[in-house]
Amino acid sequence: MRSGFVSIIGRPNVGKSTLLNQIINEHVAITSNKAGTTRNIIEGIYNEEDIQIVFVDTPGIHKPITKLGKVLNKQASSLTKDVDAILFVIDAYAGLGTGDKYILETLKSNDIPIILVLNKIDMLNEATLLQRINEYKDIYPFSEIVPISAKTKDNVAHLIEVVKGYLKDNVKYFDDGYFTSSSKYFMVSEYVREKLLERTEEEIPHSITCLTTKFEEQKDIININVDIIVDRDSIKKIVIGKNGERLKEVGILSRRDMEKLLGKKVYLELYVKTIKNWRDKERYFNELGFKDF
Ligand SMILES: Nc1nc2c(ncn2[C@@H]2O[C@H](COP(=O)(O)OP(=O)(O)OP(=O)(O)O)[C@@H](O)[C@H]2O)c(=O)[nH]1
Ligand SMILES: [Mg+2]
Repeated sequence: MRSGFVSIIGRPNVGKSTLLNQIINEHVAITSNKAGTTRNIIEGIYNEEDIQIVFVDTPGIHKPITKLGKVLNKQASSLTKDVDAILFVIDAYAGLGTGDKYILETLKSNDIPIILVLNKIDMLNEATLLQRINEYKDIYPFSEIVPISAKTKDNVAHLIEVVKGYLKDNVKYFDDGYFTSSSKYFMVSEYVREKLLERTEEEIPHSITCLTTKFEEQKDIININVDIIVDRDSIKKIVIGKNGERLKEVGILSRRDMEKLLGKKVYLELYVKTIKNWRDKERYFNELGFKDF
């Protein structure tokens, strides 16, 4: 038995969560084209006979503006210790920026092997890829360099093979059948947030949070309520949409994902509520639980 923890670190929007989902083959982390999608530590459990790897997805590291931003950075940085390896994911299309340098600077004091994962190679030609590899390999002594496309799954299997070489443990952390340590309450609320991220623009996604308030499992159906909490009444209007169209669409799409996850029919009710400045109130983003709500 070989096992270990591997964290996935990088700037916002580089494709960390997309990669986690592809490795695990399940919708464990939500993704979107907006920076700052992931707000929690998400564990995805990869199992093979005699191998277990816990991949830990993290919020993208950036310059924090709100209290929420600071908490997210802290969560992400805490995951650079006590792991067997770090996947440092970069957007090979965007290339090297100050954001990447900032993160590498914070990692320098570690002696944990760092694997450079150049993502989004579906968007560039070979010459540009080689150029990117050169840019990065000069600024940090990476243990490995692996180009991938999380979107098309190109070379993701090879990345898993590479990671296997760094596993230091020999215990099974999770029983067979588990693919995440997240609760289903959390996951269903995240699916709602994902659909909202896809359907709103600019700053709006950041002023939204979702919370499961009811999860009632019956024989043939699960009754789920999710609160959509927004900053301002004007955003509430946008979330609901003209004649309730947007909210309806979000409901249909997230219910579909929930039924896939839970393997049962779901009856979903969504409620939109305004709570001013929830992003600066710690109790609204207490990791995972949003406990005091
Ligand atoms: N073309 C292309 N797009 C990708 C690839 N991987 C991810 N994306 C897209 O990049 C965007 C960001 O993906 P996420 O997985 O949410 O990124 P993230 O790094 O988890 O972002 P944060 O959670 O905000 O830190 C989404 O629109 C993805 O579809 C890839 O290999 N190729
Ligand atoms: Mg993410």
